[in-house]
Amino acid sequence: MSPDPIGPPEATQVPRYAGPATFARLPRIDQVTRADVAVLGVPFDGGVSYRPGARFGPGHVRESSRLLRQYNPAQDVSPFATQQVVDAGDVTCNPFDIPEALDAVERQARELLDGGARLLTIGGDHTVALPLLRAVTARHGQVAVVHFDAHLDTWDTYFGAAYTHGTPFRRAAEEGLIDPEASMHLGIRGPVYARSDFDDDTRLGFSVVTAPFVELEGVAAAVERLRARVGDRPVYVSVDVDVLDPAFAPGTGTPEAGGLTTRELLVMLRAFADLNLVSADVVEVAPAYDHAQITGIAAAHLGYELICAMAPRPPADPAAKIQPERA
Ligand SMILES: [Mn+2]
Repeated sequence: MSPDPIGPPEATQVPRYAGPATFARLPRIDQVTRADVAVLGVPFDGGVSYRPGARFGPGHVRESSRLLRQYNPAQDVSPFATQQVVDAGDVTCNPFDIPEALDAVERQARELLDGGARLLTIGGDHTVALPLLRAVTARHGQVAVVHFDAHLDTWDTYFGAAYTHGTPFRRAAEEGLIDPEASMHLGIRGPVYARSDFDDDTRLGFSVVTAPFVELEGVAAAVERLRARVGDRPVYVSVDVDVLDPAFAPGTGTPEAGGLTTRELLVMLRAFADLNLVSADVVEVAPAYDHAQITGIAAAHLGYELICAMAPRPPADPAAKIQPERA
């Protein structure tokens, strides 16, 4: 019998702003005996093509997460009471050697997954999704990838470099990590290099729900497409914070106008509560361009909503099925 999960300290006893920051003031991994969900930082931005700085993302998101509370009414769940959620610290990434950094991410992710944890990884730039997918598929086999981003991230190379933050999902597709029948991007917008970028992307196994689709058809229609695409397959969620409009996430490296609101994205993430969510990441938070923790707070809440979606639920009571806010 496992001991009861240890949550954050009472905010009425220990002020939220006191002490070193862990995600949501949760215990560190060395303070508990098991981890059902591990929040893992990856302070790496060696793969960025435009504004650097996402290496400072994990620390900033932790600092911005101090106000997260224990009960989430939107999902009717207490995510820190029904599963042991821990802060697993940061991967030690080589800032000068991309392949070595990716190996380090994969190694640490595998260790945590082998210990029985699901991962919520905080980036870091989007390059890190590739080693995370390598680790997750080693455990679960091919996964459906649901990728929230302004950008496709299925380009081939930049300046001859194959491992960058614009290429992780092409590499993942080439390595057979993603289920080509069930993977998708949401929130895509803005100009690309050529129309053929979308043909390449389709060939690699992704369907696309664009940001304009969300505006014209609505969040519910986008969630319906997501559910239809993913079904009951094991699903990995990757959130590039630039899927949000720069008004909601200025602190990121490759901003594009016309993005989702934080509210829209939070509703979409709640859909994963009754899907087979195996692990997730939130990446591309670059605090140097953030103001008043706008992006950090958004990323903290996105992570929280994903942790809530991972929480075990009591057996469903069919009479209590009417929960419109679960979208
Ligand atoms: Mn991206």
